[in-house]
Amino acid sequence: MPRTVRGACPHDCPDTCAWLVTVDADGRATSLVGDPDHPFTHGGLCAKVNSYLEDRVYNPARILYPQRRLGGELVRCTWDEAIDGIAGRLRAIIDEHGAESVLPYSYIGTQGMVQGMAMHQRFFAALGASRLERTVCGDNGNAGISATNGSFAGIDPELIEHSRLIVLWGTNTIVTNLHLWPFVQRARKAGAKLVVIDPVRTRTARAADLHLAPRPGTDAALALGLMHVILAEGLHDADYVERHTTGFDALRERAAEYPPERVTEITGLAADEVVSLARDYATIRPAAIRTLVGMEHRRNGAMTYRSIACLPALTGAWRDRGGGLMGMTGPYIRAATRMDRMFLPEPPTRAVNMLEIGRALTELDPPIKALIVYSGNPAAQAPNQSAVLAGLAREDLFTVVHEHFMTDAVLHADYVLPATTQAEHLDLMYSWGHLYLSLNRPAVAPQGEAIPNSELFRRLAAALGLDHPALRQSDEEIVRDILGADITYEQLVETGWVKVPGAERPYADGGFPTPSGKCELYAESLAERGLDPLPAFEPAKPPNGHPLSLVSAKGELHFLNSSYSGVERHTRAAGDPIVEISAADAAERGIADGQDVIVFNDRGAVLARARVGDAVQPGVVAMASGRWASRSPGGRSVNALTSDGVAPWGRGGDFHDTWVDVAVRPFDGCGHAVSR
Ligand SMILES: Nc1nc2c(c(=O)[nH]1)N[C@H]1C(S)=C(S)[C@@H](COP(=O)(O)OP(=O)(O)OC[C@H]3O[C@@H](n4cnc5c(=O)[nH]c(N)nc54)[C@H](O)[C@@H]3O)O[C@H]1N2
Ligand SMILES: Nc1nc2c(c(=O)[nH]1)N[C@H]1C(S)=C(S)[C@@H](COP(=O)(O)OP(=O)(O)OC[C@H]3O[C@@H](n4cnc5c(=O)[nH]c(N)nc54)[C@H](O)[C@@H]3O)O[C@H]1N2
Ligand SMILES: [Mo]
Repeated sequence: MPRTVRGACPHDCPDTCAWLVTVDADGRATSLVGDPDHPFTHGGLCAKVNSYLEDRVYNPARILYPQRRLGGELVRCTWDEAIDGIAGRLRAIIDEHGAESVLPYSYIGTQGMVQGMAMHQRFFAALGASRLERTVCGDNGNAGISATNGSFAGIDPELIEHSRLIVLWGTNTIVTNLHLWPFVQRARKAGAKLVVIDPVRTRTARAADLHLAPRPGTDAALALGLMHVILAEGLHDADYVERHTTGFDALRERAAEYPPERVTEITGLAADEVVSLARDYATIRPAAIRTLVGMEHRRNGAMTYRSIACLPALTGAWRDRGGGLMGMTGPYIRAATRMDRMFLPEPPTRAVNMLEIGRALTELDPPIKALIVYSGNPAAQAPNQSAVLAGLAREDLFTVVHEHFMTDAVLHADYVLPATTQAEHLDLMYSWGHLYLSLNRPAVAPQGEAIPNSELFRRLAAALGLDHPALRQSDEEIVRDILGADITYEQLVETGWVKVPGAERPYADGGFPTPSGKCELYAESLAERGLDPLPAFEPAKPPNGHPLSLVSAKGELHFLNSSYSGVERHTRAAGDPIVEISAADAAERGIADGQDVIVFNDRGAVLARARVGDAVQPGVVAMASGRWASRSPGGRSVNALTSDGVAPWGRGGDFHDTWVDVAVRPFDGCGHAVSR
């Protein structure tokens, strides 16, 4: 008898789709489809995950057995040999160099609280390893929004259906947040106007009623320009401002510095575009601003989000159902669970920011001697790729990689270990894009000798003699522990998912969780940290001798970060790497549409095909991120070009603050050799 098992997509994506797996009498999964009853995802999956069984679970290219490197070659070994070998090497390294010479590298390869969050944290905390600052996604933006509102919790994204003005500000919904799109479309059917603000003319921008393309990194100036017009024309909600905000007079002075003519100079938008957006934003109700991470990967990222977050308080948009700001929903999931129980206290060991992994592996003193990679692909997704690859290639670096596939991170690994997929392990799924908490039950037995992340770290902890009860908890015990009395394991087994409470109009009557209890237009907390206490436009990092601003955002329907870009079907569907360039910049460089070009700066060079057109304005080029270096022409993908700075406020990356030039191939310029 076939049976159906409830689960949910593991990917680092706002949609966290609920799914149903059908398993036949022999224990083989025969279909995996979206759960039609799920109120947010309605049975749809996406171009990436539609063939999850074929592409991941049963993909013949999957890693199924532990392997270790012997004489330069990876050879199969048993789990006991792998665990003993790894524990032995780690012990020797720790004896000689201390536990801080060990570094984990991971991100959200799986978004489960058990497999993606709990057990690995416990293991590395107990070991006293160097701590990885996992700040690549959300940290700058959420820090900025929190400075204004006290939290980055906004409104339930489903409520966008009730909005009548929707501003998708630096988010590419159709590509990155597909299941929100039907809610947007329903609102439009009911008369809503859709505005997209993005320097790139994305699929989402093309589908909007209005696309505004500011220069990259200038959104805070636009936000201040909108405030200027709203205040000059008396369109603000004086009652809301009076009761629920701080620092209105100071803000008024600041906004006065941003008349439309100045905003035009900074952003490149026309003055009447700024004026008419301000009028629409203040007068069409409910008005929702939707953000994710597009603008945050810049040195000024946090301040940009902080500035934008002032807008709904100024116009009182928070009063309306479907009005306000919607960003990441994580705080509601956190409030409905006991996530803190997942973690052991962090020891005060050395911190290494994941955005600096390339430099950490090549320059840090005392050096990292052991690197354990799981649920993340530093060789593709971290900035400054050539430094990362050079670090991974270090002879004296002991590297362990736990993966589904032979990514570039395994090229020099000492041990390669097979990881289970979502169809094979238990997990409780977090969401940052809606309010549903889901339980993922294993549908099939682990393929080959794959084990979940939790089991890997349980085994390593035991082999290293780390002794804490939390290191012995089973997956089900962890799930039961995270769930409180309000949501039970049994209930989730039955329904698969549950909606957690989230306020419909969280700040309709103020009540901001800031020190003042108000929306902080003026934030004393920022002044205390030596930051500008008012919303501010801070110029992006200036060009470093190269004239074109490179946006390397997601942009690719077939890739989920670098996941799937190693899967044949998806690489083929995505085609050659494309660089979008304006007609003016192309003409200046003698580049024709479809021509092979090289995109380069002092960090590196990548090969791409030029698409000359209206996707970007002069001065900007765009390439989608996600490709593996080894699968890219020239052996490097777009992160070979990107900046590996850490934003001072937010601790996230500045990889969109990248400047490049483009030239026709063959390239015989100033020695930027392509690696192969
Ligand atoms: N298909 C697909 N879906 C995904 C992912 C994927 O890789 N592929 N990744 C998932 C992950 S991890 C995340 S975090 C989310 C991210 O979801 P989004 O935030 O929607 O995605 P991004 O592509 O990072 O950025 C959105 C847009 O911001 C624009 N942008 C860049 N700089 C600026 C700027 O200075 N100002 C403005 N206004 N816009 C700017 C980019 O051009 C881009 O179109 O997507 C998730 N969904
Ligand atoms: N240029 C540029 N760089 C970017 C971005 C960008 O927009 N532009 N986006 C940034 C953002 S927002 C993010 S979130 C990061 C994402 O960066 P990463 O989190 O590194 O994302 P992935 O490349 O998808 O790597 C996840 C890996 O985990 C593996 N994996 C999946 N499930 C499991 C599991 O259960 N166990 C183990 N052990 N492994 C598993 C997958 O096979 C995959 O190789 O990239 C960032 N880098
Ligand atoms: Mo992300």
